[in-house]
Parts: sequence; structure tokens; C-alpha cells
Amino acid sequence: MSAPLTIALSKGRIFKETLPLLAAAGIVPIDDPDTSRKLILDTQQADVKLVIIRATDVPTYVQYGAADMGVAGKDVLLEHGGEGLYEPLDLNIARCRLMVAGHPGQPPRLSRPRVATKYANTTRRWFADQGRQVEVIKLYGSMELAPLVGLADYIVDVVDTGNTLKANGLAPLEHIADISSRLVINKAAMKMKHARIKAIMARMAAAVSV
Ligand code: PRT
Ligand code: MG
Repeated sequence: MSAPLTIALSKGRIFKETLPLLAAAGIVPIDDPDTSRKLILDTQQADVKLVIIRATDVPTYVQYGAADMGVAGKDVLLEHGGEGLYEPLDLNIARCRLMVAGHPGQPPRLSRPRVATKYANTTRRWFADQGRQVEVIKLYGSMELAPLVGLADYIVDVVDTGNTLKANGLAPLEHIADISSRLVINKAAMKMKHARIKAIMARMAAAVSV
């Protein structure tokens, strides 16, 4: 048996959409994260484990080598900064757009609008690059609420159908980036476990739908 290989994934849409790609690489989990309370899932290959963590924690686990590889949204990777990681493969799953949103037709405020988001770094960079002064308010969820209760003028969030914005009387205003999930690899693991990781990458790449 070779050295163990650990893959970091989040529950929900990323797990579901990554499963067929992992299966193409011969990696099939034995437990189901929706019903199991285990945080480390065994797979049909004894030396391959899946760790199930929060989506925003995936780059951190991979950066520090706690996982050899992982799957993370580009939104999460932009916010993390990508230090210590290779990002060799766009899996073309969990697609959405990172947007500035707010009340449609609202007159722009003269000085320093407030922008609520969980993407504080990305948001600061987006407005700073355009020389626009904003106050960024860090939130951890339910961003759509912020403009409704006067906490912020705008939000920065990922949008898929736009139904959540619409249901809250908000509209997408500015497109920051197209988002999909990426395979990320720890830089040291890429050297130490190169042959295995490369084989998995190639089989996943062949299964990506374009
Ligand atoms: O849920 P948790 O707090 O644990 O973490 P998370 O929200 O970061 O994880 P998860 O699984 O919800 O999202 C993981 C990744 O999926 C994100 O990092 C994105 O890259 C990607 N993704 C794709 C999305 C969406 N589509 C999406 N629609 N992430 C979140 N959403 C949200 C959206 O913000 C809105 O609140 O889903 C809601 C419905 O969207 P609409 O536009 O279809 O109404
Ligand atoms: Mg979520």
C-alpha cells in the first residue's frame, strides 16, 4: 500500500458534482456525508481518504498539506489568495457569477457606500482597482438581508439563478467574475506524490464536461 492520499471536499453541491469526476479516477467513497457523521470518509481504495469540511476551509487544509488535494470554488480561492496551492484544473462544476447586487434603480450615494459580503478581500480589491471608496462589512452568510435592513447599500455574493436576489427585491448590478470549482493541489504533495496525483488529474480532466 502506498502513502495515503487525502482529498478535501465540502458537503452539498461541490460534493455531489465532484463525485462523478472522482469516480472516473477510480475514487468512490464508502460513506455518504449526508447521513454519516464521519469527517474522514473511507473510499474503495484503502489509501485514499476524503475529508469533509466547510467550503471556505478547503484552500487552508490544502495549503498546509492537511489534505493533498481538494475542490474549491474560484470565489473561495480568490478570497483565500491561493498561497501554497496549485490550481491545475477547472472542473466546470458549481458554476455561478460573483456579483455586486443592490436595490435596482437606487441613486448612488455620494460618499463611501457600505458593501456587505463574506468576500471581504475580493470586494476591497474590486472597488480599490476602480478607485471607488467603499466601506466593506464582513458577514458570514445571508448577505441579501443587509440592504433590506439598512446595514449596507450593496452586497457582493455569488449568484446562480438570481432567484434569491429577486425574492428579496434586489438585482445584480456589476459582474466581478465567472465562477466554477477548481481542483487544487498542495505544492509539496505535487512533488512527493507526483505520479499518483498526475494520474488522478488526468482521469478527472478527461471526465470534465465542457
Ligand atoms: O453553506 P456553507 O456556509 O457551509 O458554505 P458555502 O455556502 O460556501 O458552501 P456551498 O456548498 O453553499 O457553496 C460552495 C460553492 O458553490 C461556492 O463557493 C460557489 O463556488 C458555488 N456555488 C454555485 C454557489 C452557488 N452556485 C449559489 N447559488 N454558492 C452559493 N450559492 C448561493 C447564492 O449565494 C444564493 O444565496 O445559493 C443561493 C441561491 O442562488 P440563486 O442565485 O440561484 O438564487
Ligand atoms: Mg451555502
